[in-house]
Parts: sequence; C-alpha cells; structure tokens
Amino acid sequence: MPTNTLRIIDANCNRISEGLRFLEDIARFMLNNADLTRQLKGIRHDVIKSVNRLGTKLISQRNSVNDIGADLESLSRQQDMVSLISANAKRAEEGLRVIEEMAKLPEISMVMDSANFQRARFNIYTIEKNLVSLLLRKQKTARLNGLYVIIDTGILGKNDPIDAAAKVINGGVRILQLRDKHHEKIWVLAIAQKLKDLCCKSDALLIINDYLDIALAVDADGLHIGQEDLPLPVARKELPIDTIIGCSATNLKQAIKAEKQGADYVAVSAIYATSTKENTSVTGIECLRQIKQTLKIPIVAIGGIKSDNVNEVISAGADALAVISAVLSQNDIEKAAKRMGSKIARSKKDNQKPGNNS
Ligand code: TZP
Ligand code: MG
Repeated sequence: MPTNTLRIIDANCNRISEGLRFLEDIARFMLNNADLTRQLKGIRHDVIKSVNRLGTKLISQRNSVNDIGADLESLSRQQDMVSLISANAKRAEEGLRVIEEMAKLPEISMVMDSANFQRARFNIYTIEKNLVSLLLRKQKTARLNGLYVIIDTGILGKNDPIDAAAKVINGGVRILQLRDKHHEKIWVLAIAQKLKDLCCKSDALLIINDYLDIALAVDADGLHIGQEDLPLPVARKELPIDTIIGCSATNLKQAIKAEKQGADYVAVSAIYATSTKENTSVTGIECLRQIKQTLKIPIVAIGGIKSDNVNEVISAGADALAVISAVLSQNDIEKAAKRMGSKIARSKKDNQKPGNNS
C-alpha cells in the first residue's frame, strides 16, 4: 500500500478522534447528555476500529517531525464555546470525508468501507446541531432563577401590558412570560413585539405562553406549553435551535415525560390554590419537592405564590417562582416586584446556609 496514502489516512484518523473526543467531553461534562455522549463514543470507536484494519502499517508511516504541514496548523484564538464545538465538528467531518474518499481507492476499499465514513459524517452534522442547541438553551435556562412574572393580559384588564412589563423590569425581574387567553392574535402579536424590544433592552428572557407562531414571529427566548397545548416534539421541530420550551406539569409522571421529551424546564402547577386560573387543582409542595428531586432540568413553581409562602417553595427546591397576582394585582407593581424578588433572593440565601438541608 502506498506510503503517502497511509499518511493521509493516519493524519485524518487523528483529526477525527481529536474532534470527536472534544465533542464527547462537551456532551458528557458540560451538557450531562448521556445519549449524545454514547453516540459520539460509538462513532469514535467505529472509526478507530475500521482504520485499525490497516494494522501497524498505518502508524509505521507516521512522520510528524518531517510533516511540512505541521507549522501551518493555526493556533486557535480565544473562542466561545459554540465556535469550539463547530470547529471540532468540522475537524471530524473533514477527516471523515477525506477517509471516505481514500477508501474508494481499490487497494483501500479491500479493507475499509467508504460508506461507513460517509454515515459517520452525516451523523456528526446532526450531533453538531444538537450540541449547539443544547448549549444555547442551557445558557438560557441557567437564567431561570428567582422571580418569573407572567404578564397575564386577563388580570390586567384595561391596564397596558407594556406599562406593567416595564414596571416589572424596573422592579428587577429578568424572566417574563406573555399570557393571553382573550384577544385576537393580531393584538397579541403587537404586544409580544413590544415586549420583545423591552426585554432585549434589559437583558430579560421573554417566554410566550401557548402560541408557537407568535414565539416564532418575535423570536422569543422561549415557548411555554401546557398538557393540552401543542405537543412538545412538534413545537421543538418548528422552533429555532436556541429557543427554550417550558412545560406545565401537575404530577411527577407528566414532569418525567416532559423532561424525556426534551423540555428545558418544567413548571409545577398549582402549588397553592389560586383564583387567577380557572379549574386549577392543587398539586402541592410535596409534589414539587418530589419533582425537583427526580428531574435534572430547572423547576419553576406556579400557583398561589405570595411573599408569605416563598420560603416553603424555595425549600422544596424551586429554581424560579412564577407569579401573576402577587405582582400584577398590586397597586405599585414595581415595588411589589422588587419586594418579591428580594424575598426570593433572601430565602435562597438562607436555604443554602450550611446545616439547612430542608
Ligand atoms: N398556571 C397554573 S396556576 C396559574 C397559571 C397560569 C395562575 C398563577 O397565578 P397566581 O396569581 O400567581 O396564583
Ligand atoms: Mg397553555
């Protein structure tokens, strides 16, 4: 077998393993994603196994010292994690493509199947997209902490939702949801667009309740769906890769299913009795605790949350507390948001103190 052919295959096998190992470590240590870790490991092992059919001939042709390309390998500048994932995926994809082509040569095709490398390359394209999506969504869900205010147009009545949202933001809230059950879509869209501008300016997350089309139209940070809304996999298929999906759950079974289907957070409802939403049954604090202990994704608690039950909700493990009336039904919305936010922050701090394992 020609020496130069073996050198090309050897160099590309190294490129592939290095690129794949980087992606595997991101999936494993940064994203805690067992499925992608397993897939990447499988591809890496398959490539090595295929190339190993060439035996020791491969490594015996390695001559790194005299590789005229060694000096040309560029040292990467400071990069963000998404660019690193893409760069390493490209490294693996390019390496796979080169071996795929080399394996078409008669002398190589006797020992290696070009189609295997092509299949692996296509798998990496999909895995690269999934890794970037998971990372971008994780960056958003890391911000699901503290007070989450739902701008419910029903409870606001004739009051301007944008004015209310501005006060909520001035009160320090950085997670907002638009919830509308009564108006025409054209009206909801206009409100959503204004909310998006407001949230962008103040670095707050904007989540749209129910409406996938509106979430898409305004490029919202997230979509929130209930058990009777659009199924999660359908919504996921339509949304951009960096849009988070929150799912309401009233029991452990629904919460587990949502996480399995790829929800970015679960909202456990209703923790306490509430008159804000009709026909809402109480799930309770113990169910919240159980869901928090079972799931890995962030947990939002919702329903009847007021400043006097914040401590209990925090000690049950909620990451964020979603409220409507505790903020929007108060005379001074900004002050109410500020007070509730501080109460949650204090409670979280107390809850983290050593010896507090409630
Ligand atoms: N989903 C479950 S309970 C609820 C929603 C939208 C209403 C929460 O409102 P409040 O006033 O904070 O109890
Ligand atoms: Mg809904």
